[in-house]
Amino acid sequence: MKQADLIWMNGELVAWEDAKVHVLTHALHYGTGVFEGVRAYDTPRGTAIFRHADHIDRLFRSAGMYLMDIPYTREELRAATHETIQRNNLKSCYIRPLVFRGAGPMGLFPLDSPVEVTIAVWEWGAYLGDEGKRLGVRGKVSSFRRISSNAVIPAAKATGQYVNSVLAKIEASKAGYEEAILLDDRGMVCEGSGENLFVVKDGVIATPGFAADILGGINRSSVITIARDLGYELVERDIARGELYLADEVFLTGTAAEIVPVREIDGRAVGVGPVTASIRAAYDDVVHGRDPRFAAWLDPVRAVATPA
Ligand code: PPE
Repeated sequence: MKQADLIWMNGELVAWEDAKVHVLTHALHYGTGVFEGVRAYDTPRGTAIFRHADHIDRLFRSAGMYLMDIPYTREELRAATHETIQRNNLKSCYIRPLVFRGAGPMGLFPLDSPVEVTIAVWEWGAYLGDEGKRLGVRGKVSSFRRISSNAVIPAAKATGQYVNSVLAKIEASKAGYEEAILLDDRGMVCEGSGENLFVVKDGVIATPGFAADILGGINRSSVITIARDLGYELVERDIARGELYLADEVFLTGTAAEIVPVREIDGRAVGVGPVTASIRAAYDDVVHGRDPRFAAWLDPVRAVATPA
């Protein structure tokens, strides 16, 4: 992660060091925030944000599920993101929009606390490590189950919900693995701590559906489209833990991670194979603007007036 110069905070760009909050920020105590992870890529037509409108839509849906009114329009947040990327002079970057309950009355009832919005951008390399990206990561099935929709709202990308991912990540990391694989409340395979999961067996690709309390990943949906476009059969269905050990290939998808093969699960080797490789090559072409058929998924960063 490489620090940038400016962060957009409630309508203005401030120096990275000055993007601060009060210690009584509601979200700091109770996790009452929602966020997005987005990436912008260097393309032949300049810097372009991958599936930007879909990420902004999910941000508004996440906020809505927690009854937070975002005090900006979708178009305002889109323009603010363009400006933030430009003013930081970044050709490619990770983008982190955050909507959170700010300092106001303490106590669990959040609806009287102000809603604040920030957009940070920074250069972020291989999320699960360069070696993992090239050769595959080692995954461990977590003893922590994925949050269930009877407790919180797994479909919302809410800050407080991420303590679940954090606990799984610490456990996997201390055991010497790069990533945790969480099972859902029923014991079916759900997802990684910050990625959706796909299994390949006998040429057929499977990924857990929404009943498994997954986060509806935007890369998950991109990969479903790309895999079918390549002619693969892809099904959304429950996946049993044991299927991980029998799989020909397993891979993870997410904005930060992109597409990462899994080469070992719970000490059992998994093949890093041709299906993952072909989907990854097609995905790389799409995000880098080399496949004109998917140009509608790219939001080119437009020129904005810089203050004199
Ligand atoms: N599941 C979880 C729990 C998750 O956090 C992510 C993204 C995904 C699935 C994949 O979603 P999508 O990016 O829309 O394909 N995780 C974000 C946060 C990573 C972080 O460490 O922070 C991300 O990849 O931006």
